[in-house]
Amino acid sequence: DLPRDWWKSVVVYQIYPRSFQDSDGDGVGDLRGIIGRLDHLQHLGVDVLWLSPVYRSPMDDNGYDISDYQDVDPVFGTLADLDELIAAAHERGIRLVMDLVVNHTSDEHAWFVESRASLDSDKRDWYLWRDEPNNWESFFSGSAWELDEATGQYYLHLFSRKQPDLNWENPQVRQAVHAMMRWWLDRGVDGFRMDVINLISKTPGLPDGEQAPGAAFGNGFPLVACGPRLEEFLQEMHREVFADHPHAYLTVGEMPGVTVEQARRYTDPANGEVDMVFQFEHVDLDGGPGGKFDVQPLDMPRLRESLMRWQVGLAETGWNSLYWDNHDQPRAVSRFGDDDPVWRERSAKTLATVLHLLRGTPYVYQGEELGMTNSHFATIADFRDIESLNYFEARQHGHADPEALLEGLRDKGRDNARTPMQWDDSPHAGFTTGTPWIEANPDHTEINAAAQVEDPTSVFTHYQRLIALRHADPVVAHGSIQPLAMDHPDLWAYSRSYDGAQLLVLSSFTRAPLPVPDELLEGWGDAEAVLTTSDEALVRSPDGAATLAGWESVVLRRV
Ligand code: TEU
Repeated sequence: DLPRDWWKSVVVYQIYPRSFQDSDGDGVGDLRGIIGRLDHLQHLGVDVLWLSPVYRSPMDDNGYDISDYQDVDPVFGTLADLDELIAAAHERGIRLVMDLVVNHTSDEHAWFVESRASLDSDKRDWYLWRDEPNNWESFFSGSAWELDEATGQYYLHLFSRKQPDLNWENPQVRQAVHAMMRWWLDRGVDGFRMDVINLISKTPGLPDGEQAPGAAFGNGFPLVACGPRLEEFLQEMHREVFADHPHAYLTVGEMPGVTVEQARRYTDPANGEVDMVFQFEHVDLDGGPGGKFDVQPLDMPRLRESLMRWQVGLAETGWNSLYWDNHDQPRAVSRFGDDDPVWRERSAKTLATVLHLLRGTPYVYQGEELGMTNSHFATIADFRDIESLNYFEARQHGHADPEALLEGLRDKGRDNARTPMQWDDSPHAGFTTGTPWIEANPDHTEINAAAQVEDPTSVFTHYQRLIALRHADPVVAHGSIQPLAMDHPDLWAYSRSYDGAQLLVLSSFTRAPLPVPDELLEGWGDAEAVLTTSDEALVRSPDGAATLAGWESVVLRRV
C-alpha cells in the first residue's frame, strides 16, 4: 500500500492527446496513439500521466468545453480504449490522472441545454443567468455574458461563449459533479487535475469589477478567483469523493492568481482540500500592462525570486507543484532558456535541473523532455487556438497594428505548446500519416525523440537521469531547501538537506563562463557530482576555483 503522500516522490507527465500521437490518420491524436507510445513514457521513467480532456466535446476550446463527462469523444476513441489505456499504464506501474473541468460545461452539455430551455427549467439555476450583464470580460476577449434570445436572459461564461459557468452555489450541481468523479475513480483513474478550480466560488451578486476610465470592461478577476466558499467547496468534494475511497489518488488544483498564503492553506493536509496547486506567478511575470500578450523582458533573478519565495512559503506546510510549461504556455526553452541552436540543449537541461531538484512534484509537458521549442507562426491563419484568434479579432477591430499583435501571439500563444509531438524526422514528425490539425514545427528534423532516446548526451537522457535521481535519493523528494546567492545575476543556486545528506545545485543562466563564488563550494571539495548537464559543465582549477560553462548545471552530493 502506498503512503498517503505518495505523490511527493513522483514525476507527472502531461499529455495533450490532440497533439501526442495519431493512430488512425485523421490528423488528430487519440487514445490508441497514446497506448502505442507507452514505451517512450516508461523509458523516460515517469510515474503518473495527466491526460488533458478526452471527454465528449464540440472542441471549441480543444476539449475544455465538455458536453458529456462520462464519455470519450469519438475523435479520441472510445471508453473501451480509455479502459485499455488505464490498464496498460497500470501494468507498467504508471498511474493516470484525468482533467476535471467543472467550473463550466459546454453549452451543448445536457445540463445547459435543459437550463436554457425555459425560465422555469428545473436546471435554470445550475448556471448563472441574469437579466443584465455586468462589466466582466471573458478570458477569451469580449463580454463574459451572452444573451440567450429565446429566454431573454444572459448567461455567464468566463471563457468562450460555448463554456457557460456552472452555479456552484446550487447543491445539486455539486452533487452531480461528485457523483461523476466517483464514477471515474471507480473506473480506475488515479486522481484529477482540476481546471480553474479556484474560480468556482464567485462573489455573491456578481457585482461589477473595477473599470479604468476608457476601458471597455471592468476587472472581474478579483471577484471570481479564490472566492468566499472555495475552501468549503473543496473540503466538501474531498469528503464526498476521496475521503473514504480506498484508491491512492492525487489532486492538483489549477489556480490562476493564487497567492503563497492561500496555496499554503489549500494544500495543508489538515484542511482536506487538494494535494497541490498549479500557481501562476512565475508564468505571469512576463506579461505587461496590456495583458499576457504584451510581452515584457524577464530576467532570471525575478523568476528565481518568485519560485524561491514559493519554496520557502510552502516549506513546512503544504506542497508545491513544479512546472515550466503546459498546454497553455509557450515552450520553456524558448521562454526561460536560450533556444539558439548552440545553447538550446544546455539551457533545456539546466531548466530541467533547476526545476526537478526543487521541493515539490515536477510536471513534464509532452516534448519538454526533448527540448522542443516555440514554433514560428507566420500569419494569423497558422494559429488554431480560440484565445489567440479571439484576441487578434477583437484588437484588429480596435485597429491595433496586426504585426505587433502577431508578435505577442508568437511569443505567448498557446499553440506553441500544441504543435505535434516530435517523434522522428519524417513528414509531420511521425505524429500522423494524414494532415495534422496544426502544422508540426519545422525543427522536428533536428529535434525529435528518435534522435535522442539512445543518445547519452541528449535532453531526453538528462530528464531520465533527473527522474531516476528523484526515485533513488530521498533528499530530492523530502529534503528541506536552502536558497543560496540570491543576489547573483546569472547563477541559480540552492542546497537540499535530508537525514544527514545534502545536495548542492548550481545552474548558469548565461552564455559566458561563470565563476562560482568560492564560499558556495566551501566544504564541497570532494563531493561527488551526481548529475551534470555535460562532462564540461564544471571546471575546477587546482587552487579550488570553479567555473560553470555557459548554461550548464552541476549537482553535487555530500553526506
Ligand atoms: O486554463 C485557465 C487559465 O487561466 C489560463 O491558463 C488560460 O489558458 C488562458 O491562457 C488565460 O489567458 C484552463 C485550461 O488549462 C485551458 O486550456 C482552458 O482553456 C481554460 O482553463 C478553460 O477551461
